[in-house]
Amino acid sequence: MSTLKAKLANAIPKMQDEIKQIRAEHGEKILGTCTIDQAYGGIRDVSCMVTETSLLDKFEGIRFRGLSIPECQQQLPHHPEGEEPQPEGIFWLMLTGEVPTREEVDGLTQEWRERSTVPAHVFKTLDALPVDAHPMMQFSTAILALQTESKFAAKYREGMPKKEYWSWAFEDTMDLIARLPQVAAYIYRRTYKNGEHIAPDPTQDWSGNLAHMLGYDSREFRELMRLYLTIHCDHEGGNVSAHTTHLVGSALSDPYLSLSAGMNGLAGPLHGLANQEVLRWVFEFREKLGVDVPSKEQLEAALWDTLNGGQVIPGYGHAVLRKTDPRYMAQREFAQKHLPEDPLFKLVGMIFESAPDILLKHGKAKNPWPNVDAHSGCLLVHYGMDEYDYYTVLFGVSRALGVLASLIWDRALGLPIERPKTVTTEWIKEFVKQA
Ligand code: CMX
Repeated sequence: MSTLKAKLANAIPKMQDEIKQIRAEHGEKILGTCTIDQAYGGIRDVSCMVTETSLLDKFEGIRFRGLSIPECQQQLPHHPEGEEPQPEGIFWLMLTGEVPTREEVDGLTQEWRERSTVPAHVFKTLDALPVDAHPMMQFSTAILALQTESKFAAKYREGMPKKEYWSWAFEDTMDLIARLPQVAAYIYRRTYKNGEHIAPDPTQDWSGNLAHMLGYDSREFRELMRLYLTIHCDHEGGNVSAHTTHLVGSALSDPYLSLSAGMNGLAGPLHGLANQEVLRWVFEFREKLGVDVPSKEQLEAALWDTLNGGQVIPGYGHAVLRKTDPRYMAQREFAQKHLPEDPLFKLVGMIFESAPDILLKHGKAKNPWPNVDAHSGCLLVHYGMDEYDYYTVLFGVSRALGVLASLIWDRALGLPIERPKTVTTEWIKEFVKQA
């Protein structure tokens, strides 16, 4: 058994006992209530689910097992060639609650390398799709095609007992994460680089190998990937990609089926696709004006045009956050360090100066501040990756770490099939008459 799995095998019974005790002593206490407004309004702020891997505070931002993004950047092992944390480390942290050692991270890199072979039929499935199919549809399809490899599904058919669920969810998760870089890179190269694929480099870590197979071999791009794949991994359990993965998994659908479903949610423009929309918005507007960096007046006019046209300003606002997303700030710091003179970075900075005031004047968005998606594209463009339709796939590779770590815990804790109660408007009309 791998060190990580052994650690989990040790941690799970303790957590099961703790939860058993909490439920026995406090099971009747009210955690959250739901008003009629909340029932119609996307169930905001109703505490009704448990997710172990991370917790979001509306003012402070995300904490992974208690660690903020700056703390993760400081405490998680860095790759020897740079300063950014390796995503292997945050996966370990999310699963075990412990910061791994350098050796533990290297062990995980090695284990993912050994599990990384993608079956040929997955590439054939991708090749059967039109080359201009959206990369997120390709990504979700490839994850589904990988499902033939599910050990969880095979063991379920053989009649595995409940206590083994987490163990096979773990095996599927490890295989799946190991294979995602090659799948993601294959989609990129077939869609944008005439199908000229690049073989994996077995000397690289998980992020470095993805950078290499995408065709970006600079040290700085590898560092960007390490940061990017770390900070996009998880945002507690209620966001669309995490909640969908959890919900589908609750039917004991295996990790492949669950992740593919989660990725379909990530592909929505109000969620992960916003990173593509930000760049599309910026490119279209620059092209219209014929300038690289517009004046403040031109920018503000474009922001108002978007709002007056009934569209959202992509990359701004959030369902939970009420301040600038620390994931935005981490990327801004990366840009200040590596590309301070980049014209697109300057434009992203100008939007940061103007958009919040305009959104406040517009008076609708509860949070006028930028989220993670407002910044990621400009970093990728700087290194030459300007195919913005692809960006959400990179978000998805990272998001897999968090949602699958949670899925393992879901099975370890025996969480049941999810089935909230719904009511009709007729029912509500009767209810308010009597209330
Ligand atoms: N631009 C214009 N209008 C906005 C807005 C924005 N960036 N953000 C919110 N609003 C509007 C909403 O559309 C809503 O309008 P209606 O009353 O007409 O329906 C109103 O303000 C209130 O919305 P809210 O309560 O502030 O925001 P929600 O919790 O409903 O939605 C989010 C959150 C992220 C979907 C929304 O802010 C948005 O659409 N932002 C732009 C898309 C985006 O960047 N998404 C990425 C989020 C991060 C991620 O998941 O990756």
